[in-house]
Amino acid sequence: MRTTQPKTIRLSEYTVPAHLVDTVDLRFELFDDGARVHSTLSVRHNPDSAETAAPLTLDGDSLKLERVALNGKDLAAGEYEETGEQLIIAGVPDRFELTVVTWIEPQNNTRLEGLYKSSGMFCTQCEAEGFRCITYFPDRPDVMARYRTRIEADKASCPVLLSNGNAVERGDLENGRHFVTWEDPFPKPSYLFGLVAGDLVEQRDSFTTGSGRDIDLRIYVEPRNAEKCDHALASLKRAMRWDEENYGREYDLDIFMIVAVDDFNMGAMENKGLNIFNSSCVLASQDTATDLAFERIESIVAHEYFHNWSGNRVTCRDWFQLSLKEGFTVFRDSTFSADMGSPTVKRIEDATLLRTAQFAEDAGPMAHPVRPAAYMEISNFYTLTIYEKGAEVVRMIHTLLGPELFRKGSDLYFERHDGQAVTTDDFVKAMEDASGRDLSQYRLWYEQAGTPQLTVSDSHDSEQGVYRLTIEQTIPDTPGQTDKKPQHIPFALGLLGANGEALPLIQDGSSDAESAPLEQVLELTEARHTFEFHGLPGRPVPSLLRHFSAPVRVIYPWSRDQLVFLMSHDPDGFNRWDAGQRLAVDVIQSLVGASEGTEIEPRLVEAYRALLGDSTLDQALVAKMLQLPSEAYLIELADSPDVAAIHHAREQVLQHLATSLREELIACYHRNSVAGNYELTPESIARRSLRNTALSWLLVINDETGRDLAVQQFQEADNMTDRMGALRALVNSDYAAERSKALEEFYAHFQDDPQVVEQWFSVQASSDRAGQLPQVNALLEHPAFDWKNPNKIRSVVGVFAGQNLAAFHNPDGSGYAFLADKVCRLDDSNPQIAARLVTPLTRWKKFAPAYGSLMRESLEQIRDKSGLSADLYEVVHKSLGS
Ligand code: 7MF
Ligand code: ZN
Repeated sequence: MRTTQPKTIRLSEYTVPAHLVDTVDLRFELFDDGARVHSTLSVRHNPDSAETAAPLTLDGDSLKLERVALNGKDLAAGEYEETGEQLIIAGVPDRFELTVVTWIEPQNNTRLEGLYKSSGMFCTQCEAEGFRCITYFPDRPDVMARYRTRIEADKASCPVLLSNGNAVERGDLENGRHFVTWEDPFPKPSYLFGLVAGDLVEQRDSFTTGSGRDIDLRIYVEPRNAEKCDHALASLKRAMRWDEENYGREYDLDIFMIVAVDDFNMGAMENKGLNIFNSSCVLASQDTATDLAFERIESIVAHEYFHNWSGNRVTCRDWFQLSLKEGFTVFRDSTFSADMGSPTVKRIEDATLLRTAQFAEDAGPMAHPVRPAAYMEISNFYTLTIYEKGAEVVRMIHTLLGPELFRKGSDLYFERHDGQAVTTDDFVKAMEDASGRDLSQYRLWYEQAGTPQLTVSDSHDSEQGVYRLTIEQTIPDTPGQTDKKPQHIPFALGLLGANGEALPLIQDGSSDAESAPLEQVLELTEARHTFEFHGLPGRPVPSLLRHFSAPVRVIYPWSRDQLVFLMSHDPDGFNRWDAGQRLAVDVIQSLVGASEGTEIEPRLVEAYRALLGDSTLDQALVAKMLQLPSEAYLIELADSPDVAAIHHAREQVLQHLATSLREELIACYHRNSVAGNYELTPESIARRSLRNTALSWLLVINDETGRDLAVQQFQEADNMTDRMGALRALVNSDYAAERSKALEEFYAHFQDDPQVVEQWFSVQASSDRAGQLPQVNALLEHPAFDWKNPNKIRSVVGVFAGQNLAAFHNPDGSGYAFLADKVCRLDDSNPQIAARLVTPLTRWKKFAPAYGSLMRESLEQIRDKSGLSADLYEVVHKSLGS
């Protein structure tokens, strides 16, 4: 229970550890009522540390210390100090062996940090600071050691005993117990330690590396999930091959294991040789997982696998460098996913996440740079800024250097720093050294928070045939940072002629039209630039920030005509989509607060009609283009948003489109019916997506044909994408009887599958029809709901507050009070989840005052709770500005 303010940790106060650990010898005795952990460390003074007489300081959290011995000799009570957070031993020799025995209670660990139990299985989560909940240890990533781990447990309840590296010994013990010993030859920080013990079945496969080594691949799951591992295994093999081909990185142990765990705070974890996954991020079958889930699983499996090099072989010096491994690894997994499917669609998805959620974070009270300078609780810094903006910062280096030099840079980085704990600066330095480019200004991307804004203006001189483009860069103030310097921004652009042709970009007048490029990456380094393009007798239409070449906002006064033109002509698929989004945003915004009956832009309807009818277009892109901008994005774009008004305006546009395009929607639905077996190809995924979009639009206007199609699809579907598409459409319609019937049938059929029940909760909690507060409260009383399971909490409480915006922002404040109440309740059992769940409330300053003041009151209610965790304390106090 917290009585004082948690400490702030600062990057500027980083010092090297006074002691290093070479080897860790662990012995776990696992029992039903607890676990005893014997740990023997070989410790030596760090020659790089100036503190020659420093006491040995080990971190610990919620541990019962049973024994501590130095060089085999037990220490008496006065020979060490235990503070509750640390174990301190003064006067230690230069080199020694330290033995620590602790008693912990995994069965009572509801925080899901350290060693805990999930459906009868022992498992660990040590990143970032969970290892200290297992034993006393210098729990910081720059202390890297070789681990040997012996696990002892009851053989009947825990036949499978896993840890990092290779199994080197196993045998039986007395009383029906047994043991397995694991040895990991690679030195690693404690956050990469992993252990699993339980009654699991294994699915095996193998992979032959480029150099001809055979790797044993295994996925461990509960017996009922044995049939849901194929997709993850296939994804893993694709990722392994891809990393060899694209980064020259081979796997380095003889065995690679994945374990699926139902109770998990995050998506997955890259423990060396033993990745642990949230079940929802690894298990899939045609009957139970949507196309989206299949794609997500492929990318998460790849992400965790890629960490083996970007994170494990080369790790972080301290947690301020978190984006070193996360930003780089997200960049790697996103390029991988682009290569496995449609690069344009993947780019649209990444840009949507950035613009909707990361920009909002960067404009909110928790805004921080990609390399933060200070934190209280590190688990609050596993953010979209660290991951997604961090990935963009790596991507822009790739753009600036080009693929060959980037690869040279990554080769140098891995080679130079293999086995080390390093900084984001070391990464940039390797890129500089390999390419010969100066990235000193570029480093500001790591240091300055806030989303740069580019204001673009242009003029055309028809006599001279010159087109001038002026780009001004500003970066908004963020907490603790003002007066920012201009950043180095790669800005990709093209110019289009009147017939949609790509115009040659002749910049200095010397190059001729033949040799001039049709697309160019301008490098912005100053607050203001003007670029001139020659040989342009007619005024071109600019296509700006192609491929979303930098995570910035672009302001340019496009006319609706220009947007319609770009939607159908831009050679860059990303910008075609973006033009459609901008047009839709403009149309919706102009309806916010407008009187009923205001005309809805006919050009939007016609543009969508063209999209729906043209089967020669890339259908995956069409499926994306048909998605209207989300409420969350519209809110992010608005100043002082009035949520109800935005919701209403968007709904009006949707209804108008659906009414005007009814025939086309029905035709699109039938044209995209997929005959034959379920396939996971980009084509069939796009068809299902289009078909489900058509269905959902038809039900928005309560169309009877649409209803019949939905009911039929729901009953006949042979896969979860179609079943869920139909269910979602019915749930979001006014056909109350069909909705309840489908929900009941769905639950009856899938109640034994937790991952499907989570989807069933989400589809209701996100619906403005079926997810009003009384119904959400009823979901919390449902027998399948479980306050100890993060996935269930996220699928009801998280989805309601994050995706059902009209209901959450009910003007009476009931949504806010609901969230505050649940966050307080959760803080006692799982502070990490509580601190994440509170996010929507932290944005109170952005909203129209009627909303904002109620949001603030709910935050204050949380602030005044007694015994606030450090996690929640930091988020709530920072967002209240206290
Ligand atoms: C893909 O980063 C992208 C991001 C930390 C836990 C997984 O590998 C991880 C872990 C959090 C948030 C997002 C992700 C992860 C974590 C994640 C997973 C897959 N090191 Br917290
Ligand atoms: Zn990661």
